Amino acid sequence: MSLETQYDPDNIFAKITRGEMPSVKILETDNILAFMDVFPQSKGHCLVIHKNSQAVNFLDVDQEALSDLMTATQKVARAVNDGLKPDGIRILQFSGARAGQTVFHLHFHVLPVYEGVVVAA
Ligand code: DGP
Repeated sequence: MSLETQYDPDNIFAKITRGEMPSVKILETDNILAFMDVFPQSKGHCLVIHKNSQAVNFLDVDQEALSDLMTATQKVARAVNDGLKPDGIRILQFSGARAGQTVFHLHFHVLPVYEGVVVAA
């Protein structure tokens, strides 16, 4: 098993971006979409993706898309913090199946952490 490098335009997040699959959106711009994780590990667990980048993972994203993504991820994390008042927030990104990546369209997890609630990641 090695790092996936081939972008599949029919991956689930690409379908969400195109509106072919439903999602609970929390932020959308021309380039960015943030939506709730369908298998949340904690209250407020959400994902941030670039709509126009075909980056599979953190290693092959270009600087401009990465900048958009990080700015949006911070915005989402601040909103989650303001709205849900977690005790901490993990920003996670898994590159490669061996690292735990299951959807091969670059995404950042915004994972709120609450005292007494165990999260796997
Ligand atoms: P990762 O392991 O980093 O590739 O995380 C992929 C995440 O995507 C995982 O937490 C579950 C979530 N996910 C998978 N399929 C869907 C879907 O169809 N809709 C939404 N909203 N989230 C999904």
